[in-house]
Amino acid sequence: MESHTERILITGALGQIGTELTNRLVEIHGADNVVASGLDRWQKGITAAGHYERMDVTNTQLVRQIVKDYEITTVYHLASLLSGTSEKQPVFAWKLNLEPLLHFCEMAKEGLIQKIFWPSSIAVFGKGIPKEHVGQDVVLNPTTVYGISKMAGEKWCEYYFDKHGVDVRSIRYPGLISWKTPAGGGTTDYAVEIFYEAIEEGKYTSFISENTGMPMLYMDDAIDATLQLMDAPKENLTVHSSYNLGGMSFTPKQLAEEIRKEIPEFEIDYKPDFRQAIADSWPASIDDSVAKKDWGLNYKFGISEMTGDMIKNLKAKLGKA
Ligand code: AKB
Repeated sequence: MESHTERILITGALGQIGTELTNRLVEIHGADNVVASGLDRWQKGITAAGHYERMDVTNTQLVRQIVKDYEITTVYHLASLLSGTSEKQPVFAWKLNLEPLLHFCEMAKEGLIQKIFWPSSIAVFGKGIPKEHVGQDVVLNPTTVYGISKMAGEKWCEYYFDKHGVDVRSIRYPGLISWKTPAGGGTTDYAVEIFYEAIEEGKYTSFISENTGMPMLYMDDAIDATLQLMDAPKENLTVHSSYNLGGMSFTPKQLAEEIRKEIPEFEIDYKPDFRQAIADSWPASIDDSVAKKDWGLNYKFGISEMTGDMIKNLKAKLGKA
């Protein structure tokens, strides 16, 4: 590796966030300073990063060796099981969503790494909390496996910061919408699937009911926010569990109306499945004023800009332009 102040390891680098975050980190730091990792075998073009390691994040020995071999300074630890999949594999979800985070925090405590990014989620809030403009400091009451694991992870981040000064930073991502890499296993995934089906079939059956509002964020804004938080001076940060991030809020019905502006023949119907109960336990909108104040969070995409960009890029990707 070239000598450079930051050497980055990304876990879950082939996932929905990982693919795009890796591209941006390569643009900023150079391919040679970025190590992507995932469960897939290496193949040409698998990642923009200069290095790829096939790595199971629960294999602590291997992870530690890779951190040492590449002299990693910063870890973006994205590997996680999302809300829908976690309900089907609770024990594994706990193991995957928690243990590697703890291991990275331990390595930071030992001085092996300097900085960690770890994603939390709007899933931490749960039942009995007001639906709208949910604030940074409300009592968390998650009722899903995923939400419980994210809440515990947040507490561990705070603990390692308070007790050992570990620089671990986190965002409570809302549903993420993107066209480059599909989402997998989440409750908010309907807001990605709907675009594929609108372009390919002209219709979509939503597994979330028409008037269920959830907070969502376009991937470009999610990547910008992540990098902004990681670049923020440590002394400006007042939240060491995880920062609220609201993005935009809409229901499946409102999104369908927006898509119809571009694809007038688009039809939608609704067959809620087990993920409806998960969505019902989540907030519809989030107050992210603390992130705005502490590190300058801002957004470029609202629902119409996002819809236009998704349709344009997906049409080109799917050969329907
Ligand atoms: C999911 O739906 O599980 C995720 C999330 C909101 O964390 N997209």
